Amino acid sequence: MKELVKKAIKVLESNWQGNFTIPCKGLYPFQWNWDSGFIAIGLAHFDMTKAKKEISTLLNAQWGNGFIPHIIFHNESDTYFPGPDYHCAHLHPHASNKYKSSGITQPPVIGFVLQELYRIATNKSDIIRYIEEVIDKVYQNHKYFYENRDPFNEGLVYIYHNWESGTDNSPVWDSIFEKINSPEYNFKRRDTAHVDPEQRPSKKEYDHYLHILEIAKKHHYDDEKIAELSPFLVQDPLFNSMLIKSNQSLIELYDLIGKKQENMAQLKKWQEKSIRAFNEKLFDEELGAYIHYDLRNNKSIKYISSSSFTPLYAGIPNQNRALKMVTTLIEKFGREDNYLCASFDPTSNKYNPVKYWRGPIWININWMLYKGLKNYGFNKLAYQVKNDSIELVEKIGFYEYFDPRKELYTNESKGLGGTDFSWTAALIIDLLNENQMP
Ligand code: 9WN
Repeated sequence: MKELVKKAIKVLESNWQGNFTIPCKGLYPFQWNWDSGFIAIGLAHFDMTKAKKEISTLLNAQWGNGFIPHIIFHNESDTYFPGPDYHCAHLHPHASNKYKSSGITQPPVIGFVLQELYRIATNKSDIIRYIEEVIDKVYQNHKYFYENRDPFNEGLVYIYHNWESGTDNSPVWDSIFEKINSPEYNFKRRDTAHVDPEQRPSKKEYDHYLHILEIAKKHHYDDEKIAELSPFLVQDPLFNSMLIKSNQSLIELYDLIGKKQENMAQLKKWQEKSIRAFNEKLFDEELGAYIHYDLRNNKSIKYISSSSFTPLYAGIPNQNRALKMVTTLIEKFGREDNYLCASFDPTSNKYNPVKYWRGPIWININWMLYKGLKNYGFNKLAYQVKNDSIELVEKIGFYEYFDPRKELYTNESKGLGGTDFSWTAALIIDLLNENQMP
């Protein structure tokens, strides 16, 4: 196990750029928002200075309205598309004039990441000082979401692009894209030069991704216009779980530092409303899990994905509902010959065990599932998720994603997507470190 930690540290060190970490050489050569959050958790175990730097670098690129972009283009690289010249974030009046970035965001993990750093830190007074320095920025980010991404004041925020979800080509988006008449764009993809196209989204899907961006750009990334016009407008259980989990962390951290009682009071109001709305609107009794809501077309999207279970990590369901979710998880995802946890329902005909977010296992989701299941007392299943994650990485390496089918794994097996992927390394360090605790 010590060897695996050493290897993971090596991955993180080789992806470190001096003030942030790239997710993966070649494939993702810039700073990504939620990646940085997960990466900081791994860094915190062996170099807290770097962990703090990772988060500060991301927060430095925050816009004047509290928005934090999904990619920050600190450096030049022509190995990724779409780059800064395509995204044109400067079209928005509050965009950072210091950093080039995208104009879309990603799941808001930084609130709970700060609390993780506090948990891991040995020097508590140092980390408290750091939290005092940055916590208001994270609060401003949550304020941005509640004030700009919740047009009906429901307590649930929307995403307007699949790249904002972090689960880019999930079958959950298929019905939305089927309705959109996207033009065929002429562009040079870079991802398929690094990874087998079988494991990446299709050209048609990329056309949709660009088309939604074009609409946002045309309106200078104006949130009101986007809410009115974007053909993609979704309340995502993963995204909202991250916001709710981070709300809770911010409440507890404000309490810890004993400052800004008014921010804490506001967070508590948001939190109560969000949890209620989440439980009322996003749970599907028949499917026994939380699902996405298509706000543009006013209907639930009736598919179960690994996102459906992330509310466990945010403490959203009551114990009864959590039990229902676990039953669903075991029934649909828990075949003995599969590792846990596929990113999409393996019993569905849309399941594809090698294609990105349409089936493969992702370690960041497993990390959340492990923690969530454990918090509700489902220890056996929790440890199965944790042990499966470690076993996969130990067998074949720090890949971006993994085929769930156990029979495929031999000594020559390869994983899927990018190699030496940062959050896989970072979260494995966190999972293994727990083993050494009393
Ligand atoms: C688009 C960086 C990111 C992750 C996402 C993952 C993938 C990008 C892409 O890589 O998305 O943001 O180009 O496919 O889906 O979750 O943050 O690792």
